[in-house]
Amino acid sequence: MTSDSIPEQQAPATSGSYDSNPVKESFQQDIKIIKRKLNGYVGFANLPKQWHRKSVRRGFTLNIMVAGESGLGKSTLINTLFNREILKSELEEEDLSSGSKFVQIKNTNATIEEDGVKLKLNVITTPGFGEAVNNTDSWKPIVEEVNQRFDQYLEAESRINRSTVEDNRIHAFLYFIEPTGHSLNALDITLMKQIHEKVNLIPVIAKSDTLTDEEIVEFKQRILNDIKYQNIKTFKPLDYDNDDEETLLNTRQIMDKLPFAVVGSTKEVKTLDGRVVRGRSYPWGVIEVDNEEHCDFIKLRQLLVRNFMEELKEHTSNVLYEKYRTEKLSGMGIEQDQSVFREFDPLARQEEEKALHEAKLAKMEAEMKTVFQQKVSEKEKKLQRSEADLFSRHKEMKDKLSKQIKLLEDKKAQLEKQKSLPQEPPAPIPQKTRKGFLR
Ligand SMILES: Nc1nc2c(ncn2[C@@H]2O[C@H](COP(=O)(O)OP(=O)(O)O)[C@@H](O)[C@H]2O)c(=O)[nH]1
Ligand SMILES: [Mg+2]
Repeated sequence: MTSDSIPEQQAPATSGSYDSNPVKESFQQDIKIIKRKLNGYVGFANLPKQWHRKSVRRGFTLNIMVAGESGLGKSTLINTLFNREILKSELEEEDLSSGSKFVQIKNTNATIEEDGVKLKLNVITTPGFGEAVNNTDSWKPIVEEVNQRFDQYLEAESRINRSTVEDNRIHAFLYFIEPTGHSLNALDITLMKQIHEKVNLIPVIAKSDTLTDEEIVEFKQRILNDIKYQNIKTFKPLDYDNDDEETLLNTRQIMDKLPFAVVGSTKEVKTLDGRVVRGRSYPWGVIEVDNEEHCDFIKLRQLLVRNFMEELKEHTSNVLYEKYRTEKLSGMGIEQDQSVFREFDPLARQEEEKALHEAKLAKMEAEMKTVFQQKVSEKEKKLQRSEADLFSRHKEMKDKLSKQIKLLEDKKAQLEKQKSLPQEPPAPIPQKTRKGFLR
C-alpha cells in the first residue's frame, strides 16, 4: 500500500511502530486524521504524512555547539543526550588542546538512527576555551566560527545553483556554567553577550550533582538575574495559537527549568532499591540522570530533541540568520529598494490609496471653494454696480427735479413781482389773423 491512498486505513500502520520512540511521539500527534464525510475528502489531510515520509527519507540534521571551560562535563553530557559515545573521552582530547593555549574549534559528526529515523548530528566543541591566563579574548574564535558558518550559508545561497546548500549553521548553543553557586563570571557574561543574537543560547549548570537542591535554586535565580540585567536573550520557544493546553503546559514546564541543572553519565549504576539506571554513585546514594526529581536532564533533552529541534532550526534560519544577513548586506552597501516591494504590501497599499483619495477630495473641495468665491464676488460686483447705477439715476432725477423747482420758483418770483407793480391795462391780446385752413 502506498501512503497516498486513503489515510484512515493506513494511519495506524505507519505510526504504530514508533510507540516507544520519544522522538516520534510528536509526529504521531500531528498525523491524527479525523474520519468524517468520505465523499468530501480532498486529500490535503494527507499532507503531514507526505511530509513525514519525506523527512524520514531525507533525515534530520542538528548542529550543536558546546562551550564552557574544560572538565565541566560537556563531552559526557552530549554522549548522555544521544546515548552514544559521540565525543571522545577527556584524556584523548587533552592531547589535542594541551600545549596550545588558544581556543580551537572542533567538529565531530555522527549519524545516529532511531527506529528508522536518521539524525545527522554535528557537535562543535571549543577546546581551550577559558584556559588561558588571560581569557579576555577567549570568546572571539567562537563568535568568528558562528559568523563564518553564516557567511558560508549566505555564499551558498547566493550561488546560481542552490540545490546543494548545506546547513552548517549553529542551531543550538549549549553554554556550560561552572557550578560555583555564586553567579556568572566575567567570561560567561562576555561570551553570552557576544553570541546571544547569533545563536539559540541555552545555558546549563554543569555537574549539578555537586550542589544541593537549595544551592541550585539560589544559583539559578542569581544566574537569571544576571542574564536579565545584562539583557542576554536565551532560547524561548513560541506559543502557537493552535497549541493545546497540554502542549503549552509542557513548554512552560521545560522553560521553568532554565538554566538547566544537568548531570551527565553514560554509565549504569545500581540504586539502593536495586534498579539499574544511568547515573552517578555516591556513598549516600545515586544521582539519576533520567529522573526529573534529581536533575533537569530530561527537560533539556525534550527542548533539544523531542519537542523543539525543528523550532531551534527554524529560529536559527528565520530570525538569527536573517538578522545577520541583513546586517551583513547593508554593511556592504546593499540596500533594499523598498519601493519595489510596496506594491505587495497590502497595508502600505491601502494607506497609499487612502492618501490619494484624501488628496483628491481636498482638491475638489478647493476647486469648489474657488468657484463659489468667484461667483460671490461677481454677484457682489453686480450688486455694487446696480447700486451705483441707482444712486446716479437718483442723483440725476434729484438734479432734474431741483432744476425744475428752481425754474418754477423763478417764475413764481417773477409773477409776484409783476403783481406788485401798478396795474396797467393789460396789453391787448394780439388778434391772430387766422389765415388758415379752419376758415
Ligand atoms: N560530578 C559530575 N562529574 C561529571 C559530570 N559530567 C562529567 N563529569 C566528570 O567530569 C570529568 C570531565 O568530563 P568531560 O565530559 O570530559 O568534560 P569536558 O571537558 O567539559 O568535555 C570526567 O571525569 C567526567 O566523568 C557530572 O554531571 N557530574
Ligand atoms: Mg570534552
